[in-house]
Amino acid sequence: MKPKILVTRAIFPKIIEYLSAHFDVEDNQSDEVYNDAELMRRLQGKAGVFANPSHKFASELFNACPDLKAVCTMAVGFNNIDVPAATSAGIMVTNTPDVLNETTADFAWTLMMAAARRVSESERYLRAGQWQKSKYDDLLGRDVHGSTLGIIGMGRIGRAVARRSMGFNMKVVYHNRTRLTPELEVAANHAQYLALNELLRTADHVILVLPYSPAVHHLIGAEQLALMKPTATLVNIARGGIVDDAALIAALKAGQIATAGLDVFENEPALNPEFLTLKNVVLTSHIGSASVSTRDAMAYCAADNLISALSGERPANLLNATAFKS
Ligand code: 8YV
Repeated sequence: MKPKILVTRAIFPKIIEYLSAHFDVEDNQSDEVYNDAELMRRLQGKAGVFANPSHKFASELFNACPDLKAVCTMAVGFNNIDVPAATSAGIMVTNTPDVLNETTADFAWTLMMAAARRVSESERYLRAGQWQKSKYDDLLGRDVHGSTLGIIGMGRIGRAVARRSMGFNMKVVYHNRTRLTPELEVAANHAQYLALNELLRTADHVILVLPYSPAVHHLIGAEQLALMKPTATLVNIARGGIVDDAALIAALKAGQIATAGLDVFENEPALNPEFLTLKNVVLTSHIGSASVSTRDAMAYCAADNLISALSGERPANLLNATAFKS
């Protein structure tokens, strides 16, 4: 008898096929977004779940699903999962680190360049038929080359972002929970550690790449935005909630900073509608890791974690080692 698993959202059909070789799979290819009660109902009798950031996995759920042995999310971020509660319930939790580092770092640069050079504004202007002639001061933006890049969160993705600055002759400053080793700082284009407020005062372009936790909720609020240069760019490819979106909207409206490039939002996908009224912001729908090859790799990574976890092997990307029982 194959163990029973739930796949919470639609996924590549080949992944359903791959999992079906090992499990009795309940899939959701119609991509219904289950509410908490429906998720709990569908998890009854399941040994594992192929998850993603759209569902919360809390202690109440774990206590109501006694057969659950593994939650394997197709994401590097796992703030939607109460890992300590899972550990207490003897449930393994895995994520998909590394496979998405380069793709997500590319996208941080995509948003920074598009925001700084006002690409979205220019496209809207052109598509609206307003481009009748070119003027010397049309949509003047800010240079990226030769500027100072500030990275908040210098993990593997943050360091991949920093490496890309070598091609743009930039100075890199960073803030992190802990300072990097000298070797890692050198590899990150000789990145210089700064306190958060000093980084915000110094950087021309600030990129948020840190994981979300309650400790960093609204890390970037009105006070922090007021420290930034009026010519500055703020990019968020991390998680909604790290930025106080209402404060950012006010700062963008007041010209306290020049522009923002945002891939994540508080309460996404129901982002603050005032963002839609602003010209000086580039908005994308949480596609930081969304390349063909990377989402493919993430899906197989999550599936392999689940296969390992339910076959008695230690999963490669186990977040709670004490939950593993060999
Ligand atoms: C997507 C992400 O949410 O990896 C993460 O933490 O936020 C993004 O990669 C994820 O890939 C959706 O499954």
